[in-house]
Amino acid sequence: MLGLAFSAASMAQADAPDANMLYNHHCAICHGASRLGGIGPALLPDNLSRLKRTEAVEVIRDGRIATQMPAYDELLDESEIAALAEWIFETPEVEPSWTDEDILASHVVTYPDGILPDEPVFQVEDLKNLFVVVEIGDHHVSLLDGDRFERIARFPSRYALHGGPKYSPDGRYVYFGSRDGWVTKYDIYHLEVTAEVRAGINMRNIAVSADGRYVLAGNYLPHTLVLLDARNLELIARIPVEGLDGDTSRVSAVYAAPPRNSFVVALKDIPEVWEIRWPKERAAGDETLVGDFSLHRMAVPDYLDDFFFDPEYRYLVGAARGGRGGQVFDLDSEAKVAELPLEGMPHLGAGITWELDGRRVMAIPHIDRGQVSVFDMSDWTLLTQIETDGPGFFMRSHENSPYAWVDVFFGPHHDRIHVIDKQSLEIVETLIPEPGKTAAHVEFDRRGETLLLSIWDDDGYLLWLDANTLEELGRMPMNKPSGKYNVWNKTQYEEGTSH
Ligand code: DHE
Repeated sequence: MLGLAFSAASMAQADAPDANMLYNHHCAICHGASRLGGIGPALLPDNLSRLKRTEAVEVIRDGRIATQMPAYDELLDESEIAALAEWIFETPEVEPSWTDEDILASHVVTYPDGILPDEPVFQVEDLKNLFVVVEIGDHHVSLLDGDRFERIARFPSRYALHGGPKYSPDGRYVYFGSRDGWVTKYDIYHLEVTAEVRAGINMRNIAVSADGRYVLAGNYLPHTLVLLDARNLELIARIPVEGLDGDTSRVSAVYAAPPRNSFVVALKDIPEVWEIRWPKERAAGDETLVGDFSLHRMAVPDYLDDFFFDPEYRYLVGAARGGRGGQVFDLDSEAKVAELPLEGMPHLGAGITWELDGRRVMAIPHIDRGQVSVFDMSDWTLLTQIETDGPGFFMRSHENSPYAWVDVFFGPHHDRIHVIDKQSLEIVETLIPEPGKTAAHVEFDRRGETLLLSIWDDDGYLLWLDANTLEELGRMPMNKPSGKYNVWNKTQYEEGTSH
């Protein structure tokens, strides 16, 4: 037996499967000859960073339910599957590019803007109390009626949506961004995708201007921003991200800053913050013009990432690289105004604010330690650090709710979720809705009376709770539900939700 095993292993070594050839034969037709994606997602190391290698083997062998990815267990043997799964994590020899021509070629408009009637094809009490729920388990999105807690539609999304979907100001349309660079516009009233375009190869997120006219996408790969017309997602400009010193940079994230009529851009590799004003006002002294848009570059004392904004969008709080704390940057005076004792990895994007004793406070969870830091925003002093049962990721509240919710996503107790009293700044309840399964990401209905909580599992569900008594009101099975987004809360920039 031993001898046989030995000789089989040696033969396998000699005849090691040619992964490149296997890829061209079986995968390229859907995932693209250069691994940039096609019907299937891009198979490049950065795009696959959310996928474990063992999962890659399983997907190739067993396929993906509810997608066009078939099972290859009958066509490929174990060693071939293993070789392919290894190979897709290797950096390609030539860095892939994504040009204007690629963007234009990817653009599809199924229903041109204005062609579909204004009347919704379904009836609900309140169109502003709808929720969009992203189900990352099988890459789908559900649309829910927030009054009756019923599903109106469920439709396939692009592979690996990331960041919050963004609504048009009237709440009729929702825009999604995928890690593979796809921007999708969906007409909620007609339950149809109306337009799509691929803005990059590895995208971070998208933002929609407060006037609803523009969409901005930020990419890791290539180092670009892509500005789109929100009506049909036509390309307006592809903006190379190059710093004052000539270095190019990945985009960490893009944000809309409604009171400033601008987009604000966080950059990963250069110590600058960019602001792009949409063509309503143009600030004096802007050095670069992008069509009618003005691009304003601000040098910052450090590499700043993961932004939180005060409600007026004057101050930006960013995390300094290497866990060296948080910095408050005044977008008007373009100066650092405070340093925050935020060592490690604060998750500023998940921060929320509320009124406490007549002043505004900001609370943020930390990705690498079990605490929530609470600051007085009038002078940026640290009020307290609330100890939690582990590192968290998302925080949520609502103006009408006495509670703030924070998960402990990354810790061993990820099945717990804390309820914090916004006045005493103490944890008053810790729920364990489903032992062993991650409980994360809360979103309130528009009135702040009820809330949705994800049981973040392939065999997961949404929980529907009374926001005051914390009593369970219902549940709905879902495939790894992640973020949930209420139309009213998002379009009104409600203080307890992400923007
Ligand atoms: Fe996210 C939002 C960055 C990993 C799920 N995430 C955001 C935003 C940023 C960000 C900057 C705000 C943009 C927006 O909403 O438009 N996320 C990062 C990272 O840098 C990080 C740590 C590493 C990475 O590889 O990107 C990261 N994020 C994750 C995940 O692992 C999560 C849990 C699962 C996933 O889908 O990838 C995840 N991120 C989310 C979600 C939001 C988000 C659900 C929107 C939250 C909201 O309530 O608005």
